[in-house]
Amino acid sequence: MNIQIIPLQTHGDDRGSLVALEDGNNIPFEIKRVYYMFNTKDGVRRGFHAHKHLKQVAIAVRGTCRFLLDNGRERIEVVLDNPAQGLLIESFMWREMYDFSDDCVLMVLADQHYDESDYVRDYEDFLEQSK
Ligand code: T46
Repeated sequence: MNIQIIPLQTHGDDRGSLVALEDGNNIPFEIKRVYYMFNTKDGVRRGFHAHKHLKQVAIAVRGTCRFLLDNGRERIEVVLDNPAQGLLIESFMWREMYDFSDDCVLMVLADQHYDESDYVRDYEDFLEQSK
């Protein structure tokens, strides 16, 4: 499975660091929505779904977490621990997120507005539809 980690250029100087996100530049789609999760409780596992169409880029802007990505044939674990790296999550990819550090802020850029009908929440349905 081809997992794409997008390197995000860091503009650093003696004041600190800054990363800019621009669609068509370092983000490979038009950004229609941004959300972020934080204060994730110990031991929590999130996700457990795929998307029919949605593409996203996930960035741990603070702290660390892990992603399990599953395309129905292979499963890969990715550690997000760098605010200068974005994980591209294509459509029809089952995802689970876990091992959030206490300070983790996981930001996600999405190419569509929120739409519950785009979610595939049943793993067997996902396997069937990803054939
Ligand atoms: C994904 C992974 C990485 C909204 O109202 N608007 C939104 O844009 C989102 C993302 C969520 N919500 C509501 C729906 C639920 O009542 O927020 C609540 C928590 O969402 P959910 O249980 O879907 O969160 P996760 O962490 O399981 O999944 C989220 C995204 O939903 C999903 O698209 O790929 O993060």
